[in-house]
Amino acid sequence: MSFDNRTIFAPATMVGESGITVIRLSGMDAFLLVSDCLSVSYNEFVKPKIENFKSHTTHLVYLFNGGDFIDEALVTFFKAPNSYTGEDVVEISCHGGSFIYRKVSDLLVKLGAFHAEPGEFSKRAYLNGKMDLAQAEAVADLIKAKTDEANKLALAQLTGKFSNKIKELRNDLINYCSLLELELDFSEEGIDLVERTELLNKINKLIEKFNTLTQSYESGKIIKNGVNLAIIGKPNVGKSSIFNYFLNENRAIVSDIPGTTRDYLEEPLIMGGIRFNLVDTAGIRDTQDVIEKEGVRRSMIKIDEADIVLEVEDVTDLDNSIVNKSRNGYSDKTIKVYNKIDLAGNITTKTLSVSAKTGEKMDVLEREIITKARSLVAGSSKSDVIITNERHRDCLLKSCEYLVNAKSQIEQGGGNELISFEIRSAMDSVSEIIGKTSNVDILNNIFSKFCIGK
Ligand SMILES: Nc1nc2c(ncn2[C@@H]2O[C@H](COP(=O)(O)OP(=O)(O)OP(=O)(O)O)[C@@H](O)[C@H]2O)c(=O)[nH]1
Ligand SMILES: [Mg+2]
Repeated sequence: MSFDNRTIFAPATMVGESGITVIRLSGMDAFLLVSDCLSVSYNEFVKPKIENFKSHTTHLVYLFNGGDFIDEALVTFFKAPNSYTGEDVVEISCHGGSFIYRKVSDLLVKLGAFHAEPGEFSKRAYLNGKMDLAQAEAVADLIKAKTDEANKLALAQLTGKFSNKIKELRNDLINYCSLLELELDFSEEGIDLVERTELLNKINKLIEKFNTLTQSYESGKIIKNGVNLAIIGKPNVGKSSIFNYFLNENRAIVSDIPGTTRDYLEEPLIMGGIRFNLVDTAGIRDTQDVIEKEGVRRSMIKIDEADIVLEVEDVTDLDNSIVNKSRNGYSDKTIKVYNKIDLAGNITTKTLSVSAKTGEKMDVLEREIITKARSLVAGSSKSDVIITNERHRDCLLKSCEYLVNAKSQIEQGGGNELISFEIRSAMDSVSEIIGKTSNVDILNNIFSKFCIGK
C-alpha cells in the first residue's frame, strides 16, 4: 500500500510540438479513474472492459471528456506491483502539443487525479521497495547527465553497484556491533567474543575504506557537475575574448576599454568529453569605482570556487601583473596563458602564448585545459566506486567520525556499550545513504530536486 492513496499524474515526456506526449498516472485507483474517459469508439462513448486487460499490454482507445471526443491514444497498463512505482500505473500516449496535453490534464483532474510533485513517482517507487534511496537519486542524475562519464556513474548507481558497496560496509558494521552486543550478554561468564586488537585492525581498515570512498567525491562531483573553469586576469588582457572563443559565440561584450566585464558570466561547455562551467570574470585591479570593486570581489569568489583557474596576461604588457601579486594559494590549479601573441613581435615567453583574436595556439590551450581536467577526475578515483552525491559524502563523513570515536574507545579500553554505541551510530549514518533510516524531511528534500514526472 502506498504512503499516499491519491492517484497522481504528470507528463513523462516534454510537452510541446511533438509526435506524442506520454502522460503517466500512478495510484491504487489509476485503472478505475481512466476507465471513465476511455472509449473503444470515437463516434460515441463506449467503455472498454479494462478489467479484462492484462498487465503490460497496450490498447488503442479514444479519450472522451463527457460527450466530447478529445484524442486518439494508446494506453498501457502496468498492474501493481510490477510497475515503476509499485502501484497500478497507466501510461497514456496521446498526440503531442501543449493544447492536447492541457485538455487531457484538465480531464484527469476532473476525474479525481492530482498533479504529481517533482520526484513523486520515484519517491513512491522507493517507498514501495522498488529501489533503494541511492538508486532513486540516480534516476535524477541519469536524466541530468550531460557526458558519457556522468551517464556511466548514474547507471552504476541506478543498477545497484554503489548500493552494494554501501551494504557491504553496513554489513561489516552490523557484524561487529552484534558481536560486541552478544559479548555483553556473556559478560558475567567473562567470555570474550571479540579480540580488541583484532577489532581495532578491522575498524582501521574500515576507516580506510570510508576515506577512499569519501575522497572519490572529488572526482565524482566534477564528473557530475562539471569542472569550474574561471578565466581571470587584469582588465583588457582578453578574458572575454577567450571565453567567447571557447563558446564559439559572442556571448560576452568585448571592448578595448579596461573594465568592460563588470559581473561574471557563466556558461556550460563540453570539451574532450568533459563538462565545464566556463566563467568569465571582471578584470582584477585596484579601483575606486564601487561597481567595479564589487565585480573584482566576485572574481575573487570565482577563483576560490574554481577547479581550474585560467590566468590570462597580455603578452605586450608583461611587467604589470597585479594578478600575480594577489595570487595566494591557488597556483596548483592555475594554467597561465599569455594572450595577444599576434601583437608580440619579437617578445618571447616560456609560457603558453595564444591569440584569441586569430585562434593561434588556442587548440594547444584547449588540450592543456582538458589534460588538467582529466587529472582532476582521475586524481582521486582510487575507489572502485565513485560517489557523486553530496548527501552520500556527508553520510560517509559522519559515519567515519563515529568509527574514529569507536577506535579511540577501544584504544582507551572503553566498555562494550560505548564501542558498540559508536559503531551503531556509524551504521545508522551509512544506512541513510540507501534510505534504511531516512526521516520524512530528508526524503522530501531529496525528491523535491527531481523534475516533474519522475
Ligand atoms: N590583437 C589582439 N587583440 C585582442 C586579443 N584578445 C583580445 N583582444 C582585444 O583586447 C581588448 C580587450 O579584450 P576583452 O576580451 O574585452 O578583454 P577582457 O580581459 O575581458 O577585459 P575586461 O572585461 O575589461 O577585464 C579588445 O579590444 C579585444 O579585441 C588577441 O588575441 N589579439
Ligand atoms: Mg571582459
